[in-house]
Amino acid sequence: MAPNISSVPTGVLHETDDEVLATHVPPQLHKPEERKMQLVWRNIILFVYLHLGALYGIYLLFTGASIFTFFWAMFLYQCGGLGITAGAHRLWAHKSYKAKWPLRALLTFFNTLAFQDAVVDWARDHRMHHKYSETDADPHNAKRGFFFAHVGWLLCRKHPEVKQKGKNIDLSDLYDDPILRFQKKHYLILMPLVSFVMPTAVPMILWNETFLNAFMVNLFRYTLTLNATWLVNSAAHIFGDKPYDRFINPSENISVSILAMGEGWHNYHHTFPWDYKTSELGKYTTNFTAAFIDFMAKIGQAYDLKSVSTELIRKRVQRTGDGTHELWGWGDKD
Ligand code: ST9
Ligand code: ZN
Ligand code: ZN
Repeated sequence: MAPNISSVPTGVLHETDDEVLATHVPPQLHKPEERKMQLVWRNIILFVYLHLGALYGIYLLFTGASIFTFFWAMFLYQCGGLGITAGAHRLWAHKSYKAKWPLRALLTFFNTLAFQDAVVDWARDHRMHHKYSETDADPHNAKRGFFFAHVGWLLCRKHPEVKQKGKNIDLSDLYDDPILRFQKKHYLILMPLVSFVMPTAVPMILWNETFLNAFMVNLFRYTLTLNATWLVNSAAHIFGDKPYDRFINPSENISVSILAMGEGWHNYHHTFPWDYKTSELGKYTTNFTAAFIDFMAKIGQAYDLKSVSTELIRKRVQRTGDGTHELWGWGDKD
């Protein structure tokens, strides 16, 4: 059987397509029948329960839960979201800016609220996602379809290439941070307290919400954050324009950006992954995370913000863009 060329790494790792073919044809591609997907039934059951619980939470919001419980859930959605976007993603996985310890502690707290596993594990998978994008070594390889990239990858064992190539990913910067070491070490205690007990207890204590309403609406909050995050891996790798690089699949997706606090500008992000804004603009409309980081920089908590010059963007747009850059009216930054 011919090797599946589309699942070998491209771009940053190699100079030419010939080199790619010569060096990176994973052996298992020759014998696909030998690899069976190993489903993880514990995760399948838990995610089905979670999504049913979230639907019940929505039902309760319409049939008796306090409006304050709704606002509380939306507030936590934003906080947990920042723990992923400003924290795990832009600060830790990409090092696109630096943060003083109070901000790192706050973002670690927010990140634990989002319950997407410890930052060091999240960042390890995400560095793989960029380095080996859309190959077998990408944990949520979007070439395996929308469902796999969205949630399927969390319902089965990882492809052996992820574990094999992942051994070479440098995480020393993350393990050097005592706050991240603390989160990783105590994750199984911290996560239930911060992501479930605290969000349920506050409405019960402060405005006499029932346990059922508070708990189920929090499940809705958690599920919403998860799906907003997962859409970046699925929808934003499939649907949208490619103004910066038409040779990759990640795309500019405004709906995902709105839901995911600025993370749907994914063609830009995969082209310039070191930019703390993860986009050219939209800072105060579809990129709340960039506005948050700017504010943190103003009060001295964030510094060394990395970005991309307009000139470099312009050259890249001309060289590899799909011609849609002008259509979006980009150029007048807000
Ligand atoms: C969740 C994460 O939902 C979502 C991440 C999405 C990322 C999106 C990125 C997009 C950009 C940012 C957008 C943000 C938008 C935010 C919007 C907010 C409004 N390298 O993993 P295991 C090795 S989590 C190297 O168990 P299995 C390693 O030795 C949801 N090595 O693999 C490891 O041992 P250790 C809640 C690696 O057994 C060992 O393998 N969490 C790598 O195949 C075992 O690792 C869950 O539901 C690597 N990359 O199991 C848990 N990976 O760790 C879900 C693994 O000790 N996860 N190794 O070093 C699991 O249950 C399992 O991981 C599994 C795979 C079943 C999926
Ligand atoms: Zn990224
Ligand atoms: Zn991506």
